[in-house]
Amino acid sequence: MSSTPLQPSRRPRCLLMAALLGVCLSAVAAPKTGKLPSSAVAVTPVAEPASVQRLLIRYRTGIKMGAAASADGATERAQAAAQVMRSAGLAGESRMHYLKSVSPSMHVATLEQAVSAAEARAMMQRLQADPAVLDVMIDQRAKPHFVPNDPYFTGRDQWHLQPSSVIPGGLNVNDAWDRSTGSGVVIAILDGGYVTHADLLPNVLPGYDFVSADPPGSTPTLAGQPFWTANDGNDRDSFALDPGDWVTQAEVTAGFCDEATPESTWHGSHVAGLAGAAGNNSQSGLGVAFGARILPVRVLGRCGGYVSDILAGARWAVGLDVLGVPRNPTPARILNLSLGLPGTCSSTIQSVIDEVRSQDVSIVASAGNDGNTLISVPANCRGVFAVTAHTREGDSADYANVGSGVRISAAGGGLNTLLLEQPGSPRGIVSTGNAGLTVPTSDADLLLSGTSMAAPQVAGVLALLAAVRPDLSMSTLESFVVGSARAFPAGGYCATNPQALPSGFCGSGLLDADAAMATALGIAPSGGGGCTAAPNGQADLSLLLLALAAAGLMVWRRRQVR
Ligand SMILES: [Ca+2]
Ligand SMILES: [Ca+2]
Ligand SMILES: [Ca+2]
Repeated sequence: MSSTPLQPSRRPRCLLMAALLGVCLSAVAAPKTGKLPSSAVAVTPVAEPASVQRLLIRYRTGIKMGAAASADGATERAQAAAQVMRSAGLAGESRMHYLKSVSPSMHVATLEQAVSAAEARAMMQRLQADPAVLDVMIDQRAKPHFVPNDPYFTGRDQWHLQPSSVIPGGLNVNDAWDRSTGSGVVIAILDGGYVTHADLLPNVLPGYDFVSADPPGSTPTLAGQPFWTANDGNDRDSFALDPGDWVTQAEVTAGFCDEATPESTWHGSHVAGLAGAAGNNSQSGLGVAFGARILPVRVLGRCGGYVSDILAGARWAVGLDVLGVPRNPTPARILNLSLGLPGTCSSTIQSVIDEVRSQDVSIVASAGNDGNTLISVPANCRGVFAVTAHTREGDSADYANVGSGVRISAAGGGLNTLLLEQPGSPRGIVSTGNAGLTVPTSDADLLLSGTSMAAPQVAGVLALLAAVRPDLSMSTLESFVVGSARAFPAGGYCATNPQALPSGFCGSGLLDADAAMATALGIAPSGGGGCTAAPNGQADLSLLLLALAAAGLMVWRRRQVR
């Protein structure tokens, strides 16, 4: 067991600047690449109602609306009712009544009791026996094509959530939100805790703080400061708030940590917000599963956190007992670990992963930001859903680790490995944070990039699926997410590096929430929108890169094992 502190997978932050993003970049149609794997579970298509109680009848001739019509239209309604009852009589249907009208020639009939779709179809055929009837349809419910009103979403600052037709690296989640917001699902965020951001608090459950005291005398300088890592003045406790994780150069010099972080990152809050910040509340942005609950499990303090605290936190998160800690009353179905350390997955760590997974839980972990082909612990543990990161253009982010065991890529922001960056800002990912440079002060939304930002979007999509398919195991839902990924863009690292294909170093493709939802519900995906995924000029660049690769001239930027 390593005693090396685990580090959050993160990049330097900056405060969000208002930025207008580009819209559709070309009029060339691009095929939708989301696909239904053969493992898709067939369920009743949503387009076919389970029961029918209302029919919409269109007649060849309408009721005359005379100038002398009564003010409340009682005469006309009586005529319409008589027309409907005549049709019902011809159809031999005694349980049918007139409800109301759409137009003088179109009326709604209602049944005393709901019937099956098959019965309704037979009834509709009988109604056609009335020569006055032009056609009949089932009067179904339409659902709103929900678009949240959160300004960072509507303004496309949260580019990572946009349709792939607008942002090639976007999550494509609008249709999935028509089906699910993750309601009833708990996502544990094993990270640095949370801040009291107004867009985070509505969805945050009481969590727990597992950052334990520093070992007495572990270094001479730490001897007098047992809670330097925890930074909240005590050992494990029930307050998972993030007190800040800044590390000064003086503390590095004194041997407290190997790396200075002069400003607190608010990493845990950013990650939590990406998975489940409050949505459709006209405020800030929103999380992928904005109807889910976030369970903050604080396992990182200053200079990261110890494997032992992370493993204890993971066990607690799913409802397993940890000595000295009250049992978690709200066990999580999904764990997100946007953190890691180099090396192989030890048997000690693997044993806890196996124990947690046995609770039918998904463990999502970021692959790391070293820009190499070795993915971190715990992402490389068996049964952990490892996530690499891509950019706005859908190319592998230059910092993102790829490698054997990666399941999928999600948006993490930053710079491309191979493709040219297209105009539009920001390149980082917007989520909840704090304005404080060291200790928390006021709410702020921050831009961060990294595989840390990619993983919670996978956790969010899994929560969307778990909410609508509680009958399926998390492993099955994971396979839907993997199987419904979009293809990596031509010319990008993952589409051209031979090691990346098929389903190799980069996983199966770009995370696609709508396609994953369609798979989970057994329905056809509705597509990513009306304009192209390929910006102008990118095709030419792709051809050039492919030609270079074919000629063996391609130098893979920052991708060699080191
Ligand atoms: Ca504490
Ligand atoms: Ca605490
Ligand atoms: Ca919001």
